[in-house]
Amino acid sequence: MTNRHTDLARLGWNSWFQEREHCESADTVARVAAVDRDLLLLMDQTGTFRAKLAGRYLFRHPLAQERPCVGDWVCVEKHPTDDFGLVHRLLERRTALRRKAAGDAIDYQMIAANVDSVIIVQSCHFDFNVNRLERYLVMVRDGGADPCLLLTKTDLVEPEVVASQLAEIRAAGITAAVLTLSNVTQEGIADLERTLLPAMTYCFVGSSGVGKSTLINQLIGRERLETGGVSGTGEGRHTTVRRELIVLEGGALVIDNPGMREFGILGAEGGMDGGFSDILGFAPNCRYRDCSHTGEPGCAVLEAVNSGALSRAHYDNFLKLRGESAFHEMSYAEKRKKDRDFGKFIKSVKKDLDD
Ligand SMILES: Nc1nc2c(ncn2[C@@H]2O[C@H](COP(=O)(O)OP(=O)(O)OP(=O)(O)O)[C@@H](O)[C@H]2O)c(=O)[nH]1
Ligand SMILES: [Mg+2]
Ligand SMILES: [Zn+2]
Repeated sequence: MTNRHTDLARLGWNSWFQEREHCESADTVARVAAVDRDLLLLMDQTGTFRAKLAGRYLFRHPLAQERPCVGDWVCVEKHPTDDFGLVHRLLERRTALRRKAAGDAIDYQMIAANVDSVIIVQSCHFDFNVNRLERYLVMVRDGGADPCLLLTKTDLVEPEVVASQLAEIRAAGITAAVLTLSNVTQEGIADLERTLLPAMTYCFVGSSGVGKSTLINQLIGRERLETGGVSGTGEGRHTTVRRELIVLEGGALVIDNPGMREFGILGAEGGMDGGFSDILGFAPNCRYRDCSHTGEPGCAVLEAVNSGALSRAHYDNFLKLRGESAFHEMSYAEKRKKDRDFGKFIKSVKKDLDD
């Protein structure tokens, strides 16, 4: 038993999980390496094997976020003679990287679970955007993982461009670690490798075409993942279609991701505190306890913006993101009502025009 868990430790199992739920005695613990509908690729101390979700599990857990995703720990029943393991249970998630599901739903979509560090990748060439970085930071902190920023394709721009992008990141009040690299010249790759620790899980996210899969292939040392081209505008073509957990030779666990087009901010109030801690640091000095920091007398946040102690761009972004997260945090009923009100509004405008 103890032995089994030391082996699982190489896959990221630790005391946090050990202290929580356990599997039924007939089941063993395994980690999800990939998912394709109700088919799973699992890893445990014996290696990699396929499994499916038990019918009873599917029936009892209809929501997408209740289904295992890459990085999850599950309880699986596996007999030596079986082709497939049968998954009976999903163990509690220590961290969760998730986004608002596409469309209008209040539902969310899991990107990965039990990630220690999310590496937010942007290319210095065309892709760099501080506002988008801040949105990613909110998402990462909301899910409890640590963020790290990575600027790729430094070979395509002058060193001054990279330097000014770094300055822009710091000017926005972002304190997360920033690494830069080129997959072409290899510059910076060794620095990144040094930060990847054994048994820790790293999830790479960022727009399509920024070089996530190319980088992970370099870390593996062979062309394991398919990589794609970029159009003239630097926009990627969505080459990666599947999330996959890969164990590097050095022992770190990495998850590749398809490029993200857009994502909603989910439950971002907690995450916002993390991304805007400098702003919220001034809030206790506001005259009113429920100050909205948008113009009340004696607002310490606005004073800081006016005196230059806080960046105005960072403050504007704070207001914008707070507005969005307030919307996403409304209950379903509130949202429905808002939609209905919006429908009425549209109707009344149309009526005005028709009259
Ligand atoms: N010049 C240059 N090109 C790079 C670099 N990294 C990746 N590329 C190229 O950029 C293109 C896209 O790389 P991918 O690794 O497929 O990008 P991705 O982030 O995995 O994209 P998706 O899978 O679509 O999300 C490929 O043609 C790579 O060869 C780099 O550091 N410098
Ligand atoms: Mg890719
Ligand atoms: Zn205030």
